Amino acid sequence: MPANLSADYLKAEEKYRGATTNEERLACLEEMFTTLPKPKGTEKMQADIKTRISKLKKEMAGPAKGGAKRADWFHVEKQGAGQVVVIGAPNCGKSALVRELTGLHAEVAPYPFTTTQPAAGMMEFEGIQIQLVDMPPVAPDSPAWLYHIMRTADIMVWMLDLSDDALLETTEQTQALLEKAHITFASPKSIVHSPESSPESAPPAIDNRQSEIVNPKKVLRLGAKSDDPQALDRLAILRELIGDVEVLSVSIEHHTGLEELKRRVFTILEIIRVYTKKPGKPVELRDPVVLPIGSTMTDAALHLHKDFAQNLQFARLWNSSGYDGQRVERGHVLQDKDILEFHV
Ligand SMILES: Nc1nc2c(ncn2[C@@H]2O[C@H](COP(=O)(O)OP(=O)(O)O)[C@@H](O)[C@H]2O)c(=O)[nH]1
Ligand SMILES: [Mg+2]
Repeated sequence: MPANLSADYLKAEEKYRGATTNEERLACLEEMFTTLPKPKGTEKMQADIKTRISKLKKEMAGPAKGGAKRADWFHVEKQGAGQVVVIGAPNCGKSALVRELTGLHAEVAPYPFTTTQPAAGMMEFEGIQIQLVDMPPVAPDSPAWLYHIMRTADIMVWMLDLSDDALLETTEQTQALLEKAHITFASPKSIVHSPESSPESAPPAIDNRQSEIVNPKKVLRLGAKSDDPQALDRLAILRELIGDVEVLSVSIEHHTGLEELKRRVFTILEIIRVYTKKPGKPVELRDPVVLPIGSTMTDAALHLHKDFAQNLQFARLWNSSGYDGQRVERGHVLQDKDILEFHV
C-alpha cells in the first residue's frame, strides 16, 4: 500500500467499511477516489476503486434480466469548461432556467415531476461553453443516481421557488434529503466572510465535520420566479433560515438576473481563460484554453500539446495588469484572459 494516503482518504475508507446502505457505500467509494493521491504506485488502487464503483452501480440499478424490471441509471458525461447541475424541489423552475440559458428543450410544465431524466445543454459565457444539467426534482423517492450526478458535478445551482408559500418547509425538506444523501455544502470562496475562513488559520472544511463523508459541494443558491409579487418578502424570510449566504435571484418571465448568474457560475467554477497567439500573428480569440485557477504557463502548453510543452523555451505574455509581451518562465501563474505566445 502506498505510504502517503491522505487523512481524508483514510477517513473515507473507514466510513466505507462502516457503511450500511449501497448509497452510502457509493458515496464513500467516490470520496475515496477523489481523495486518493494520484502519483505513480496508486494506479492499481485507483483501478480497484473504479471497479468497485461500477460493480456497485450495476447492483444498485437492479438485475439486468429476469423478473425485476431494471431501473435506469443515468450518468452525464462532462463537456465544456465545467459541469453545473441545477437542482431543487419539484416545480421550482429548473427546466425553464436550463432552457432559457442553453436552448435545451426540456419540458416545462406547471405541475411537478415533469422531468424524469437528466438533460444537459451548453451555456455560452464570454467565449466558453459551460454545461448545465437539468435534473428531476429532489424528492423523497428520488433515485440514487440523482445524488450521484450531484456528487460528481463541478458545482450545483440550488433553485428556491420565490413564488412558493411553503418555501421554508420546502427548503428544509430539500436540505434534509441532500444531507441524507451525504451531500454537504461549501459556500464558494469569496462568499464566506467569517474570520475563521482566513487561509492561515482555517483547517480544511472537512476536518471540522467528522460526520460527513463526501467533500463539501460548491453550491450557488438561486431564488427563482423573482417576478412574483411577494418574492422579496419570501427571500427575506428565507435569509433568516439560511443565514448570511449568497442568494441570487432570477426571473425567466422577466429575463432578469441571468447575466449575473452566468458570471457567478463562471467565478465559482474557479477557471481561467487563456488565449494564445503565434509569433507575428494576431491573438486567437476563439476557443480559449480553459484551465483551473492557479495554472501555470507550462499547464497551458501541456493542454495544447505534450511535446510542445517539453520543447518550450519561454512564452511572452500580454494582459490587462501590466504585461505587454514580456518573457515569462514555465512556472509563471496565469490569470483569466492572459494572452500567451509560446516560443519553442
Ligand atoms: N412566474 C414565473 N414562472 C416561472 C418562472 N420559471 C418557471 N416558471 C413556471 O414554473 C412552472 C414549473 O417550471 P419548470 O421549469 O417545469 O420547473 P421544474 O419542475 O423545476 O423543472 C412552470 O409553469 C413555469 O412556467 C419564472 O421565472 N417566473
Ligand atoms: Mg423540470
